[in-house]
Amino acid sequence: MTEPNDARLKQIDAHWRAANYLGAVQLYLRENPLLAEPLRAGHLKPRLLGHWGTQPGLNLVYAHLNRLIQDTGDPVLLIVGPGHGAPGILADLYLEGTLGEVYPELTFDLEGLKRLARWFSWPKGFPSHLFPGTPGMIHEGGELGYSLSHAFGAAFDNPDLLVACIVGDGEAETGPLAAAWHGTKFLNPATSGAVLPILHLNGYKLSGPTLMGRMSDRELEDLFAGYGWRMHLVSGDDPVRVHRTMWTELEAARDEIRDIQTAARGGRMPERPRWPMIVLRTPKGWTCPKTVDGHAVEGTFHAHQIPVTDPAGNPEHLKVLETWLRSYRPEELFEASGAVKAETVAVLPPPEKRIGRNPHGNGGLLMKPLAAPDYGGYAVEVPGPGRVEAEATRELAKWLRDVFRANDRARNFRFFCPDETTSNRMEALFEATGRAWIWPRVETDEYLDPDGRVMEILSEHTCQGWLEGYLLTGRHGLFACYEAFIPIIDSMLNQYAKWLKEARETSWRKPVPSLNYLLTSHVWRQDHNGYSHQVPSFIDNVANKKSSVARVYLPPDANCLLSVADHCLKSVDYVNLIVASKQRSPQWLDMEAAKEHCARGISRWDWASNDAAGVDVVMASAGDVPTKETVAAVQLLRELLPELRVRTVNVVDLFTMMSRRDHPHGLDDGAFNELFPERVPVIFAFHGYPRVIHELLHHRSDPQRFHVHGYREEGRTTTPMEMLVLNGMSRWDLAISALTRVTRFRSKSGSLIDRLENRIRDHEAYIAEHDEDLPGIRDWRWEQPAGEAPLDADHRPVEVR
Ligand SMILES: Cc1ncc(C[n+]2csc(CCOP(=O)(O)OP(=O)(O)O)c2C)c(N)n1
Ligand SMILES: [Mg+2]
Repeated sequence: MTEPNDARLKQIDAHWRAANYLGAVQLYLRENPLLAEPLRAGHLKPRLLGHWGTQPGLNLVYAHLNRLIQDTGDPVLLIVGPGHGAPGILADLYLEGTLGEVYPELTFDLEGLKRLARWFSWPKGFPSHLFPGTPGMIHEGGELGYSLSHAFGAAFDNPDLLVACIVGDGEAETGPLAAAWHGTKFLNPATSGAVLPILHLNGYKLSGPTLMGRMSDRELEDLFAGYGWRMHLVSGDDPVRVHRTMWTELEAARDEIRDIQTAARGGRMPERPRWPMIVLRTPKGWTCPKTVDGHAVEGTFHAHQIPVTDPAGNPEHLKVLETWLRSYRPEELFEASGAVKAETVAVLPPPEKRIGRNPHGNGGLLMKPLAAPDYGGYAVEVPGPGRVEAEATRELAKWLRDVFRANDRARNFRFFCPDETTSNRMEALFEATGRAWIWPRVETDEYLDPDGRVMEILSEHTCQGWLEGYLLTGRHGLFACYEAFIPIIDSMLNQYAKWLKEARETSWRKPVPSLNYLLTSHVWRQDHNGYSHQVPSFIDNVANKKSSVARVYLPPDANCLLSVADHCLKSVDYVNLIVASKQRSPQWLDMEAAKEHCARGISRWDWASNDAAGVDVVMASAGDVPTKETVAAVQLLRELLPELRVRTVNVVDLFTMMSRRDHPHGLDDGAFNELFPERVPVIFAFHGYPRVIHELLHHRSDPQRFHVHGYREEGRTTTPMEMLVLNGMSRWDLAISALTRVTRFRSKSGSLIDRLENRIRDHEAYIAEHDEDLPGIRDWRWEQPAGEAPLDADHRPVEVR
């Protein structure tokens, strides 16, 4: 334990003042960055943007972490929850030289200082928050709530890493942050790094007090003890005393972390590890003017954004601002040339240990490709289309189990799931690994393991945050979730997709593994649940994302799911959404055909088409249940009206539907119109809301040919077929839709439609009486037309055994 001494405390204070000064300068000045001249209105930015209130706290933490790293050599990744305090962090990164490494114009002279000041919140300059262009950072902190789960995600499987995580006290009121404190119960001190939360208790959020700010020290201590933390309090408004306490408490925290890790790594796993955390109780906006126009500012929410609001128009404000800025004594911290004085940065660690240089902050640098066995070895045998059934997720889990085994040494793959791994029929994973769990266990527990790699907590936010932190530090993962509840993290996905887009535009950021979702237990098969569990809207959200980032896959069977999952897990820098059912369902393609189908993303299924002499109607589908229904409708049409020339098309990669100019996966118009000839009706059975398909078709010619059936917010706890009937997507509805749109058989179609409507009525009557679907529905199988062998993708007959 290093004791504080006055000389080094002075160095810390100098660093802190310099960062506070430069933070304030970024809010206000475009000229005169060192106040060499008296401040004039002409030196000010025309628009005063940004946030002051959090900066002094962020800068205090930064200066003290620098001291800690200097003394210990510990690599520290910093996560800044209040990302709106960006000017402070940019100042810290500037002072340590890492900002200048990626923006060489930010030199250590007056010009460099002026640029730093000007660029902040300036068009084409730095944005108001941290962003992918900030070195050393993996967290933006624009939308509050995710800092702590990101921190845990980064710490998993990085045993040497210390992740310091600043949490705003307003941020701490969010649901995602509240759940994330429980990360202690999943973090194995033997094999993972440490998270040191620093709760920034400045007492206020944007315009009101914070709940935790008004809790007593004792109440906070009790609260955090229950979460698994030992609280270290650093409190006050006298910088000299606060620096000293911060030093000693940070040292104590670091020692406690080492004690836990040493014990666990020596084979003595603590039963309920109590990890240290710091509560930093200092005034909001600390060191800014105490009052402006007679109103209290320092220590209140009025310090949140711009403490002195009208320096350009009000001479009194200009004076207050100048006095405030000069209170940091910039002349002591910088040379007149603008160079930073040696004493100001004496607390910096050696260059390779600086926070902005931490390679975990640019995780692609550390990424190792995922090892994965050839998924072809996990193929479901498919002797002919629809001849066998399988549960797609159960098959996938066998391959994933072996992905875990293949990466056992690298320790760079985790599976995240809100308590549904068994419900999703993926128990095979537990043959390779357990559920992470550090807390006490009882005999009846199943698969709990301190070193488990299946991360189950009933908090979609925490799963998502952990995974993001894990990916951004260069590791791989998959998030499996009930389809209906993944929209809980819609907003997190929005933010992550923005991060990815900007990261891709940042030349020095290396690609990171893609964010992969597997949505199973989907809308069409909620036999145990019902209406609340029927929500396919996540597709809509992903479909709105930048085409450089988003991908959506709807594999129709297990072999296609294997192929898609392999592709997604090996990709980088995307958001990949896979929707696939866990239910027993018909298998259509053998592995060779599946590979080819998935590589194309969309294909005509010859074995279910009789379009050699032309096409009257295209029966298309995307999604496993819609595909089965479509194939069944094709069979019905064949029985009812053999002369009807039907083409069957299946879509795996949803964005093939888009025009090539809107999405790189879009089919070119020629190929698209070959599959879907213009003026030929397309009956499209879609997994989600029909509007999605209509929107994707925006730039296609003749979009009126598409008649989309999908989920229309009808549902119950009912039979699988009733779900389809309620939403107009049953085989009967699809066949009716086809007969209605094909004009060539007008004379016959009326009576055929009547027959189909009668079948719907029979179905209704049967389920009302028997609580299950008609036997012919339950046992339905695709029948290859008599005398017609199914054709493979190259139009060769497939031998039917
Ligand atoms: C989820 C979310 N809700 C609301 C906001 C708007 N907002 C920005 S800063 C802020 C107050 C933050 O308070 P706190 O976390 O205490 O930060 P600090 O006091 O350190 O500025 C709010 C409400 C946001 N950014 N994110
Ligand atoms: Mg606050």
